[in-house]
Amino acid sequence: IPVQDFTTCDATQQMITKGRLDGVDTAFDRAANMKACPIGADSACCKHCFMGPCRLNAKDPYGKVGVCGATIDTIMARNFARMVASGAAAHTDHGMSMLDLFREVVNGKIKDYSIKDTQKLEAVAQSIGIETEGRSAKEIAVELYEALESTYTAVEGEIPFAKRVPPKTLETWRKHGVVPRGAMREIMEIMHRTHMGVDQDYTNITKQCSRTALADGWGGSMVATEISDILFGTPSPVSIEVNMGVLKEDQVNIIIHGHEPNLFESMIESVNEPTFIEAAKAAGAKGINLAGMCCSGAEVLVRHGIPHAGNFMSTEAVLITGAVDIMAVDVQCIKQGLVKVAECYGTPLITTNPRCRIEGATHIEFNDHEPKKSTDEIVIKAISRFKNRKAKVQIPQNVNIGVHGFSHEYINYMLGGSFRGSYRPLNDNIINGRIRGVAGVVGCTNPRVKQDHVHIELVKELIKNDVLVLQTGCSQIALAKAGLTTPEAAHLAGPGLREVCETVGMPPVLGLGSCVDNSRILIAASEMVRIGGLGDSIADLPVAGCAPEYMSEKAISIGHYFVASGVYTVFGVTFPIVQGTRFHKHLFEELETMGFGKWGFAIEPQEIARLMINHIDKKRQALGL
Ligand code: BF8
Ligand code: SF4
Repeated sequence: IPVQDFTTCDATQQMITKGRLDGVDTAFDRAANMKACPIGADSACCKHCFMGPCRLNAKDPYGKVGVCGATIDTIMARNFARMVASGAAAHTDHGMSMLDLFREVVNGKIKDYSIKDTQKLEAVAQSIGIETEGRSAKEIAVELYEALESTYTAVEGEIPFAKRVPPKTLETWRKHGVVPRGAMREIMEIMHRTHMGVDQDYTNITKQCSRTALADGWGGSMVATEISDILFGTPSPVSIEVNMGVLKEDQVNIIIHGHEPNLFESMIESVNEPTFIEAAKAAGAKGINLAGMCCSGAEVLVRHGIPHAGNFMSTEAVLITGAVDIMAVDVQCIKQGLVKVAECYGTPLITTNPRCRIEGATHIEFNDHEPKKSTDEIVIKAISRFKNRKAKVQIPQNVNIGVHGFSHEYINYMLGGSFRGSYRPLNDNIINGRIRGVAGVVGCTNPRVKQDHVHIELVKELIKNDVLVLQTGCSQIALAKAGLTTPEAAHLAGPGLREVCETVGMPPVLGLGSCVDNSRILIAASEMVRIGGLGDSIADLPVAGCAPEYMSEKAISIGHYFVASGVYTVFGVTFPIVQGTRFHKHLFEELETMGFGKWGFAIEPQEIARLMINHIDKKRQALGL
């Protein structure tokens, strides 16, 4: 298979080619050699008990049931629910780590981190009804910690950030009994209900999917975003460099890949230690070069402008350069295949989180109480690898520039100015039709489709049709590599959107951060409702979401919390469902009639864009615009 069919990313193409010459294969090759299991792809199998596993026939979905009598709808809904549970668990556990860190900082038990953004601290506290007037940051932080803990532990009632949900949307949730309690409770209940012989009504299972997914979006993910902003700073636009050309042949290259920002923040401190810079020079390097990948990279890209070497499908490719002197990872989206590639090029692969060890990798545990201990050790190892580099180094010279870091707070400021920060101008421009609507294009890359291609072509089509695009995760890296996250990209937008972008000086494609930062999109949507003129609930807004190249269960959880919040959400690649079944109809049609959003599916970028734009137009029409 020609490399051009694997990816549109030129640097990744070059490295797959080099890898082939070096005898190294990647997930692209493995995907080509392993057909996706057709039964699993349709979610037509169940292994929830050992009277089975049972396999139904997707071509004749109602012709057969499992040994226990489970129908295709029960089986698919249970499988879907477990994907939501796993994805929600990943985001909420990440949020919990941030909250653990926050507690220790607030209690004075950790000195290496501190509250960086007190303005954000106050804003978050106020948003859930905590008094801030005349109180110290410490007092507010203690109360905020206690309140946010219930995002995880509340056995009854509603999670704290339910207070941020537009009233009409919240009313819909209450009517259907899907307002989340603590994430631990929701995830436990979903695992219980999907055990053999419990919940066997796909509509009732879907309710628990919604409740659990909402405990992710408005719970764990939102806590992760807000606490990270409080501790590490709220993003505002920075000019950034992306692509593999950010590696430097004559420097010690360190890559951080994974998700939780605390490891990376500590690494920034470590690489700036004068003694290490001296040591690197003594080893013959010009300096130490730090770059991120995947969501770890996105976190520090938007906060500090640290360069980003590539998204999910480029993590093996980057090692093939031979230029990576160490790759340190924490949790999520870390391919086990990295071990072998790293070994081939003599790059140490370091795991740092007790949750994620990988056979064949070296474990240097990261501890928030002494963060520099492990990041310092990682830097020392990197310098020594540089000194003893044996692999031939070949770095693709691709570097692209973008402007990222559009937090909800900054969008507010950018549109309204410092004294009257507001989404009013955004709503006005949607009402007057310069902006047709807003789309969230997010998520992974996946070797089952050409890397970056669907993201780029979809976003081009959306902005051409005056749809403003918000981005997170690996998707924004695809667009940054394509040069679309610069203000100059406004010339690719339709006349209305172009005018708005040129007036404000913003790109038509706004990079917001990592995947937990999809919560920023929820806040932006709530703000659009609050400002008025675009309906009473999120479901009324002319907005749509998409993860065109998704691969993870986390993406399923995100997709479902957007749907439950009222957003039409289209996924690409494949959808784990049998078409024409009742469960399919429930997700793709009925949820909308209940006041939620709904799911959509298409593979080709033009088709996805058509679905999203049609939906936006339908909502505009309903609003009389
Ligand atoms: O959470 S976009 S490949 S890196 S799952 Fe993973 Fe997907 Fe990238 Fe971040 Ni999100
Ligand atoms: Fe088969 Fe039912 Fe057991 Fe699933 S729960 S494996 S459908 S018998």
